Amino acid sequence: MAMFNQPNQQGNSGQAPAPTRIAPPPIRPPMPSREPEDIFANIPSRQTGSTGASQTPTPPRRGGRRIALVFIIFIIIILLVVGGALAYLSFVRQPAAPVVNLPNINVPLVNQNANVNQNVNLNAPINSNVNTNVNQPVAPSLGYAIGIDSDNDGLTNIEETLYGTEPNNPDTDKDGFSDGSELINLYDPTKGAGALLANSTLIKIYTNSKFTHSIFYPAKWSAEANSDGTQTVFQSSDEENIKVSVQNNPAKVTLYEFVLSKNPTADLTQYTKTTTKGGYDDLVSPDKLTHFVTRESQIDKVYVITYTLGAEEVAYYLSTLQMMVNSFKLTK
Ligand SMILES: [Ca+2]
Ligand SMILES: [Ca+2]
Ligand SMILES: [Ca+2]
Repeated sequence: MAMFNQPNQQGNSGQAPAPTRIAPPPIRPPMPSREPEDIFANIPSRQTGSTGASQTPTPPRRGGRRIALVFIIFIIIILLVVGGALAYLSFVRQPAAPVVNLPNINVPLVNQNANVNQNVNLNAPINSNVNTNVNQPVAPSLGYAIGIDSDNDGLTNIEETLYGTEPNNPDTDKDGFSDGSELINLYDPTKGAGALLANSTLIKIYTNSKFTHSIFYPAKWSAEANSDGTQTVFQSSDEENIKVSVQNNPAKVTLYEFVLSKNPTADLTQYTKTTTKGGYDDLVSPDKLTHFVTRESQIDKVYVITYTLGAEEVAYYLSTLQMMVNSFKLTK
């Protein structure tokens, strides 16, 4: 068509002006039919390219949520396992509580140790050993020492030698009676049961015909009377001796009064009244070294039997003294 002919671009001033070009009406795009709304229109694309208008929206990641959920469940399981383990361990350690009480049990043990220490302190056997070593116990009330008696049978070792008994055997003849007990009761400690000392060779019998009495004395000792027979000395092999003195009691006073007449300052409460094995009255001095012997029917005479110690003042013959006192007899 002519209207679409191209004008002459080089101009031609002699020609009529070209008609104005009428712009065609805008073509409106046809209205789209109702389409589903794009719910991802507002979700920005993760891609940063400039051609986003031509890209399709990224669908939501459901697999990631599952992984997160599994991961959370896994963490919870781990926490439960760890918590259970800790609870179990704490429960297992519970018994340790009573073990903590053990120190309380040890407390009395400590006290027992203290008792042991007390026992250690009681190691006084050393003291008893000292006493054993002394062996010559001093009797304060007596004022002198007593000879060693190793077997504690009443006879000192010196007396054991004197009578031929065993110093380390308390019952030499094995009759059930100790050596010392047999001697002071006038039995032979070296023979069997019932053997009398009077029939043995261990002693001799001294008889005073003038003052009508008799008394045993060790066979190894000597006996010597004075000229008038009022005193007889029985001498041991050393300084010690036992003597019998016949003293008159014309007033026939009691033995206590007799002692006071001889020793006005005597404390009679310290004297001991007893009876000899022969049945005579016997008043014993406080130091047990002097016996005042008499018989009520013959109280005009008092027989004073005295044990005199040696210079060392150790009594070795106290049982011998008792044997002699018990053997004393009036022959008339
Ligand atoms: Ca003895
Ligand atoms: Ca003995
Ligand atoms: Ca015996």
